[in-house]
Amino acid sequence: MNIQEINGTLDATGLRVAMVVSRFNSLVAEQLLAGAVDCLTRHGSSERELSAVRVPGAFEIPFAAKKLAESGRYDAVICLGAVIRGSTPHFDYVAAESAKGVAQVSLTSGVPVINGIITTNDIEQALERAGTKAGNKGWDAALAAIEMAAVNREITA
Ligand code: INI
Repeated sequence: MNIQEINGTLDATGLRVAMVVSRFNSLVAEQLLAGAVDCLTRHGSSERELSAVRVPGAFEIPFAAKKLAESGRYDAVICLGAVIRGSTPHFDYVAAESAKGVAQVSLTSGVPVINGIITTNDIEQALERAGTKAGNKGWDAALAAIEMAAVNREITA
């Protein structure tokens, strides 16, 4: 094939990234943040260029993500939190609205906004995804942020 292709590089040098982190289920969320920072710095980011904003829960993440994305100060925003099923339908509202909000902010702001909010049936599944058996979803979200920031740069260049 002889087509023109855009493939985002995985070089985070000079990348300005904001992370929005929920305080709810902070045992999990803080591990997602640690994974994201580890990924960003191992791909060339400097901690000077990284910011973390904490919000009460996953429901509040899209608001802060929108403010950050529209500030013009960041190349990507990463949303980190854990929505864990409980005995009431509250889980379903928080999970759906946070995911919808993150997608909407990404599309309207023009800045890649990455969904690193995990939704699980129990705390064990959440911990598995925060640096134990199933890897670290914060790390994965950060890798997606690096790639999407590069794709965005290439497309808009
Ligand atoms: N917030 C979370 O981040 N995770 C949850 O699992 C959760 N549950 O299940 O209740 C949760 N609720 C709080 C919510 O995000 C808001 O902070 C709250 O409703 C105030 O708006």
